[in-house]
Amino acid sequence: VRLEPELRRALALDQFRVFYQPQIDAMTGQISGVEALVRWEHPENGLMSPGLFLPIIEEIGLMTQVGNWVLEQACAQASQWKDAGYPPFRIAVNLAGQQILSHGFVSVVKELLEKYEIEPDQLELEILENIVMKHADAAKPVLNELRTLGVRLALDDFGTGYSSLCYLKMLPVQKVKIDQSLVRDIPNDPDDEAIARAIIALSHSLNLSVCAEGVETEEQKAFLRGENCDQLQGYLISRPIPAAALSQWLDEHY
Ligand code: G
Ligand code: G
Ligand code: MN
Ligand code: NA
Repeated sequence: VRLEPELRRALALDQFRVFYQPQIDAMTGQISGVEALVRWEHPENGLMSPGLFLPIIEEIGLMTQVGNWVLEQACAQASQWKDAGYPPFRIAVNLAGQQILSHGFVSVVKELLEKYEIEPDQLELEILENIVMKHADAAKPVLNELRTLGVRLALDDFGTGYSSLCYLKMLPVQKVKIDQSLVRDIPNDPDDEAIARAIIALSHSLNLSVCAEGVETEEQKAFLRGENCDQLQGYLISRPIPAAALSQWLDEHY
């Protein structure tokens, strides 16, 4: 893999960055949380998207190290926002399969919560159902232990791939994130509207909250609010931005 030596160096040279994208309460417009999203600040190419390098990170076995680094950055940042006097909002972090299955992962989470004095329910871990279900026997006990800690779990990219409604019942999640591919063509595609509406209604009937991703237009926002979607995330609200820019965004909006 061409990028492998560079990626190993990137970790040593501290070239990864964590950006944050706000999620707002659909009804009140108040911030409800932020999702941490990793980037690679490549010395020549500039900011690189995780879609380009995380698959290689996984392949070379560095995903747990990088993922746990993101988790620590996010906890440290949450603690800084708290010290700066911002009202507490949730911090969402994406988990990779390797990370969930890594030895001692629950202890890592527990120690970070203690080190940065984060309330467990302020942390939300986003999981992908295909990863979790592929290794269900090993992953489910870990998810249950995370729940016992009090951490929240969200099912990411719902409505894509092999997502199945029965996973909603089988996995100990509190939130569903509607994949952006289902939001993109609202309001032009009545099928996507029907699917989004059904996901929201089903999630609510299972007592799960729903966050719509990829919200880019006022029309999408209005539709999702009308369907009682709980939270909205997308470029309409803000792109993923560095922590300092997010602090400024908070100052301007609240
Ligand atoms: O931010 P962007 O849209 O480029 O992210 C692309 C993909 O990378 C998304 O699927 C997102 O979930 C994933 N991703 C971003 N940051 C992390 C991370 O810290 N850990 C894991 N496992 N995935 C991440
Ligand atoms: O897989 P996951 O849902 O974690 O990834 C979120 C990805 O979606 C990130 O890469 C983020 O940059 C991207 N994203 C966030 N909001 C929008 C949006 O409104 N439109 C598009 N096209 N992408 C978005
Ligand atoms: Mn996500
Ligand atoms: Na997603």
